[in-house]
Amino acid sequence: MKTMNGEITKQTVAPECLQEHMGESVRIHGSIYKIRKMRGFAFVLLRTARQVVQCIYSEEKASFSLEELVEESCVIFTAEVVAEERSRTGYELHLLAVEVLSTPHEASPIVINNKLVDTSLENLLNYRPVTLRNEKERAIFKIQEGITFGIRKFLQENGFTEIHSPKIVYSGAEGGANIFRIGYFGREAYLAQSPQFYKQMMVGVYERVFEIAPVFRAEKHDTSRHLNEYTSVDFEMGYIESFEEIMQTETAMLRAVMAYLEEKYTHELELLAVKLPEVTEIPAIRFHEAKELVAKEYHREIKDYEDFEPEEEKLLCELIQKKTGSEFVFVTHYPSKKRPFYAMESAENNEVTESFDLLFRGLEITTGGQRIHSYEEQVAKMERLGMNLSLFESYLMMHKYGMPPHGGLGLGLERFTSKLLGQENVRRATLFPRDTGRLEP
Ligand code: AMO
Repeated sequence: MKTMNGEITKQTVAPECLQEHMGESVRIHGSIYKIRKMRGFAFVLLRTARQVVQCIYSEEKASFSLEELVEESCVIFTAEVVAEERSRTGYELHLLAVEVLSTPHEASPIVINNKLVDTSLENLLNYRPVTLRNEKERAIFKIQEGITFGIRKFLQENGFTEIHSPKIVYSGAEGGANIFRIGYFGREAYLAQSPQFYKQMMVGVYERVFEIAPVFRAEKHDTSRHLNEYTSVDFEMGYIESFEEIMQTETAMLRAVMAYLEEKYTHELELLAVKLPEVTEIPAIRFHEAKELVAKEYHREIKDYEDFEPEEEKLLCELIQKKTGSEFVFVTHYPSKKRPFYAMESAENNEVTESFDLLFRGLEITTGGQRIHSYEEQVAKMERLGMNLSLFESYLMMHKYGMPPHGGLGLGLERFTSKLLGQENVRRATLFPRDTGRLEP
């Protein structure tokens, strides 16, 4: 009988280690990204897991014909590693032999191996399995990986426990009409709009928790900011002294994420020419003051005293950046009417909540705040709002049996990624977006 001892030995080298093999002959696997024929030789770009490696084909050195190479075929090359200053990596591979592992059935209808995939957003998304192979397209999601790694690292180092809560739920956490109903063995259930209830419950268990997972919103409108499924980065912490502690934690988290990207993702940041924002201090402004400031500075009439229009978010960010240099701004004390039932109201004025949004480059990327932890207070508020308490018995169990003061936040990963990378549509930063018209790929 065969046994697996966990040892992984490969016949091919890891592209990151090529530098160590200068002057030697190596075997390397990858996909043929692009073939550019020149006079007397050809550039063959090999797409490996993270890098595109420049290879040189010449009849004198190679034991095979250039015709054997087809773009998007998967190969193992035997090649010599040669120093080359003009190559982005400082070396190139001189091809000696090839082993073709597979060839494509047909050529991609979309050209994917130019600097940019020059097509409409619709096509870009329709052909996602191939368009993502473009060097710059895939860099977006490598950076997104870096964001979640950076967040995880920061939260774990700060005493947060990672949890995984259910996505099929009994009642909606965020209210509103944007909830997906599903059949559940003869009963009605919903797709989770957020892990709100569960992360709060888990504060009673671990004190500090976080989750990075999909959530579902039945948004009926196609906008550049809304998805029907997105990845929510949630954290929740107990024993807070005020909701400002959550904003402080988010500031520190963002600072750590930028440092992490700077350290580990330079390749992709350079490819996409990304300028990371500085996160030193993030200004905080009260909601009503922000509304008035934007109205005054831009001579606008305030139409809605309880919410921001998208244009106002843009203008506020522009203004704050001009005044303070910060590309982030916290807006605090949102009106109670616009916040969910679990939001804690301010002691001095129950018309506003101990809550905040974080805006970045013109867009809301986070909502957070302190929650009601007292059972009596929570029940009273739900009754005042005319809610059916019987639907929330399991949620209220934690309040009934005791909870510390606590709060947390939810950050939209795709919104954050798209703004970080300077993209106008959140779909660009979503691997396989789900919107009103899109269920595939
Ligand atoms: P909220 O509903 O504001 O708050 O959502 C939190 C963050 O999630 C992102 N977001 C979206 N991203 C893409 N498409 C959507 N349809 C969409 N809706 C929201 C935004 C937003 O700031 N439970 C609270 C969070 C908390 O208080 O802990 C909540 O879900 O970036």
